[in-house]
Amino acid sequence: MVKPLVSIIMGSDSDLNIMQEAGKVLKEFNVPFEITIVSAHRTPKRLVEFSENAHKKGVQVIIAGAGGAAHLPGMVAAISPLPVIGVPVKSSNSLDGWDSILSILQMPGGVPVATVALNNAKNAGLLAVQILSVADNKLRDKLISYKSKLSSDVMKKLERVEKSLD
Ligand code: RP5
Repeated sequence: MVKPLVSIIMGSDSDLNIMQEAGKVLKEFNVPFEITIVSAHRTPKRLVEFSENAHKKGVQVIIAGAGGAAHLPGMVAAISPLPVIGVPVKSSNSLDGWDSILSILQMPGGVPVATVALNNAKNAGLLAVQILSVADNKLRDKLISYKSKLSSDVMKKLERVEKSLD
Protein backbone atom coordinates (compact mmCIF):
# COMPACT_ATOMS: atom_id res chain seq x y z
CA MET A 1 0.00 0.00 0.00
CA VAL A 2 1.23 3.50 -0.87
CA LYS A 3 1.90 5.65 2.16
CA PRO A 4 -0.12 8.87 2.33
CA LEU A 5 1.82 12.12 1.86
CA VAL A 6 -1.15 14.24 2.88
CA SER A 7 -3.52 13.63 5.74
CA ILE A 8 -6.97 15.19 5.49
CA ILE A 9 -8.66 15.30 8.87
CA MET A 10 -12.00 16.75 9.90
CA GLY A 11 -13.92 17.26 13.11
CA SER A 12 -16.97 15.28 12.05
CA ASP A 13 -18.43 13.22 9.23
CA SER A 14 -20.70 16.22 8.62
CA ASP A 15 -17.59 18.03 7.27
CA LEU A 16 -17.00 15.35 4.62
CA ASN A 17 -19.00 17.02 1.83
CA ILE A 18 -16.70 20.03 2.03
CA MET A 19 -13.44 18.24 2.83
CA GLN A 20 -13.69 15.69 0.04
CA GLU A 21 -12.94 18.53 -2.42
CA ALA A 22 -9.35 18.52 -1.11
CA GLY A 23 -9.20 14.79 -1.84
CA LYS A 24 -10.40 15.34 -5.41
CA VAL A 25 -7.51 17.74 -6.07
CA LEU A 26 -4.96 15.35 -4.56
CA LYS A 27 -6.34 12.54 -6.70
CA GLU A 28 -6.06 14.75 -9.80
CA PHE A 29 -2.37 15.34 -9.00
CA ASN A 30 -1.77 11.68 -8.08
CA VAL A 31 -0.77 12.53 -4.51
CA PRO A 32 -1.45 9.69 -2.06
CA PHE A 33 -3.62 10.82 0.84
CA GLU A 34 -5.74 9.55 3.70
CA ILE A 35 -8.96 11.08 4.99
CA THR A 36 -10.25 10.56 8.51
CA ILE A 37 -12.11 12.05 11.47
CA VAL A 38 -10.20 13.56 14.39
CA SER A 39 -12.30 15.66 16.74
CA ALA A 40 -10.53 18.17 18.98
CA HIS A 41 -13.37 18.14 21.48
CA ARG A 42 -14.81 14.65 21.22
CA THR A 43 -11.61 12.63 20.68
CA PRO A 44 -8.85 14.77 22.25
CA LYS A 45 -6.58 11.77 22.91
CA ARG A 46 -6.87 10.73 19.25
CA LEU A 47 -5.90 14.28 18.27
CA VAL A 48 -2.71 14.11 20.34
CA GLU A 49 -1.86 10.63 19.07
CA PHE A 50 -2.45 11.68 15.45
CA SER A 51 -0.45 14.90 15.78
CA GLU A 52 2.54 13.24 17.47
CA ASN A 53 2.76 10.48 14.86
CA ALA A 54 1.68 11.83 11.45
CA HIS A 55 5.24 12.81 10.42
CA LYS A 56 6.61 9.48 11.66
CA LYS A 57 4.48 7.57 9.15
CA GLY A 58 5.61 9.73 6.21
CA VAL A 59 2.85 12.34 6.07
CA GLN A 60 4.25 15.69 4.89
CA VAL A 61 1.25 18.02 4.97
CA ILE A 62 -1.89 18.03 7.11
CA ILE A 63 -5.19 19.53 5.94
CA ALA A 64 -7.58 20.02 8.85
CA GLY A 65 -11.18 21.21 8.54
CA ALA A 66 -13.70 22.02 11.24
CA GLY A 67 -16.72 24.21 11.89
CA GLY A 68 -18.00 26.36 14.76
CA ALA A 69 -15.52 26.49 17.64
CA ALA A 70 -12.92 25.09 15.28
CA HIS A 71 -9.96 24.14 17.46
CA LEU A 72 -8.81 21.17 15.39
CA PRO A 73 -6.30 22.81 12.99
CA GLY A 74 -4.75 24.98 15.70
CA MET A 75 -4.36 22.14 18.19
CA VAL A 76 -2.82 19.88 15.56
CA ALA A 77 -0.42 22.70 14.62
CA ALA A 78 0.44 23.12 18.31
CA ILE A 79 1.74 19.55 18.43
CA SER A 80 2.82 18.50 14.93
CA PRO A 81 6.01 19.74 13.19
CA LEU A 82 4.24 19.43 9.80
CA PRO A 83 2.67 22.33 7.89
CA VAL A 84 -1.05 22.52 8.72
CA ILE A 85 -3.60 23.96 6.30
CA GLY A 86 -6.85 24.93 7.98
CA VAL A 87 -10.25 24.81 6.30
CA PRO A 88 -13.00 26.76 8.07
CA VAL A 89 -16.27 24.91 7.54
CA LYS A 90 -19.70 26.52 7.74
CA SER A 91 -21.30 23.76 9.80
CA SER A 92 -24.65 23.24 11.49
CA ASN A 93 -23.27 24.67 14.76
CA SER A 94 -21.63 27.64 13.01
CA LEU A 95 -23.28 31.05 13.51
CA ASP A 96 -22.36 32.36 10.07
CA GLY A 97 -18.93 30.87 9.32
CA TRP A 98 -17.00 33.71 10.95
CA ASP A 99 -16.67 31.73 14.19
CA SER A 100 -14.86 28.98 12.33
CA ILE A 101 -12.78 31.38 10.19
CA LEU A 102 -11.54 33.35 13.18
CA SER A 103 -10.87 30.27 15.33
CA ILE A 104 -8.61 28.89 12.60
CA LEU A 105 -7.10 32.15 11.33
CA GLN A 106 -6.19 34.05 14.48
CA MET A 107 -3.40 31.81 15.74
CA PRO A 108 -0.82 33.16 18.16
CA GLY A 109 2.79 33.76 17.08
CA GLY A 110 4.82 30.55 16.90
CA VAL A 111 1.96 28.28 15.79
CA PRO A 112 1.02 29.00 12.16
CA VAL A 113 -2.03 27.56 10.40
CA ALA A 114 -2.32 28.37 6.68
CA THR A 115 -6.00 29.25 6.54
CA VAL A 116 -7.98 29.05 3.29
CA ALA A 117 -11.35 30.65 2.56
CA LEU A 118 -14.60 29.40 4.10
CA ASN A 119 -15.45 25.92 2.78
CA ASN A 120 -12.59 26.13 0.28
CA ALA A 121 -11.07 22.68 0.74
CA LYS A 122 -10.18 22.74 -2.96
CA ASN A 123 -7.60 25.46 -2.29
CA ALA A 124 -6.31 23.49 0.70
CA GLY A 125 -5.67 20.56 -1.66
CA LEU A 126 -3.89 22.82 -4.13
CA LEU A 127 -1.77 24.44 -1.42
CA ALA A 128 -0.75 20.97 -0.19
CA VAL A 129 0.31 20.07 -3.75
CA GLN A 130 2.26 23.34 -3.98
CA ILE A 131 4.07 22.61 -0.71
CA LEU A 132 4.99 19.11 -1.91
CA SER A 133 6.08 20.45 -5.32
CA VAL A 134 8.99 22.33 -3.71
CA ALA A 135 10.81 18.98 -3.67
CA ASP A 136 9.11 17.34 -6.65
CA ASN A 137 9.70 18.67 -10.17
CA LYS A 138 6.99 16.48 -11.73
CA LEU A 139 4.40 17.98 -9.40
CA ARG A 140 5.72 21.44 -10.19
CA ASP A 141 5.28 20.80 -13.95
CA LYS A 142 1.71 19.63 -13.33
CA LEU A 143 1.02 22.83 -11.37
CA ILE A 144 2.37 24.90 -14.25
CA SER A 145 -0.03 23.10 -16.63
CA TYR A 146 -2.88 23.55 -14.13
CA LYS A 147 -2.27 27.29 -14.02
CA SER A 148 -2.07 27.65 -17.77
CA LYS A 149 -5.40 25.79 -18.05
CA LEU A 150 -6.95 28.25 -15.56
CA SER A 151 -5.76 31.02 -17.80
CA SER A 152 -6.90 29.46 -21.09
CA ASP A 153 -10.34 28.71 -19.59
CA VAL A 154 -10.75 32.40 -18.79
CA MET A 155 -9.62 33.37 -22.30
CA LYS A 156 -12.28 31.03 -23.78
CA LYS A 157 -14.93 32.67 -21.58
CA LEU A 158 -13.69 36.07 -22.66
CA GLU A 159 -14.02 35.07 -26.30
CA ARG A 160 -17.61 33.87 -25.69
CA VAL A 161 -18.52 37.10 -23.87
CA GLU A 162 -17.01 39.24 -26.63
CA LYS A 163 -18.85 37.25 -29.32
CA SER A 164 -22.15 37.64 -27.45
CA LEU A 165 -21.64 41.42 -27.46
CA ASP A 166 -20.97 41.59 -31.22
C1 RP5 B 1 -17.17 20.61 14.57
O1 RP5 B 1 -18.52 20.71 14.85
C2 RP5 B 1 -17.09 19.69 13.39
O2 RP5 B 1 -15.91 19.94 12.68
C3 RP5 B 1 -18.31 20.06 12.60
O3 RP5 B 1 -18.02 21.05 11.63
C4 RP5 B 1 -19.23 20.65 13.64
C5 RP5 B 1 -20.53 19.89 13.82
O4 RP5 B 1 -20.30 18.54 14.10
P1 RP5 B 1 -21.49 17.49 14.18
O5 RP5 B 1 -22.35 17.91 15.34
O6 RP5 B 1 -22.20 17.56 12.86
O7 RP5 B 1 -20.84 16.16 14.40
O8 RP5 B 1 -16.43 20.12 15.65
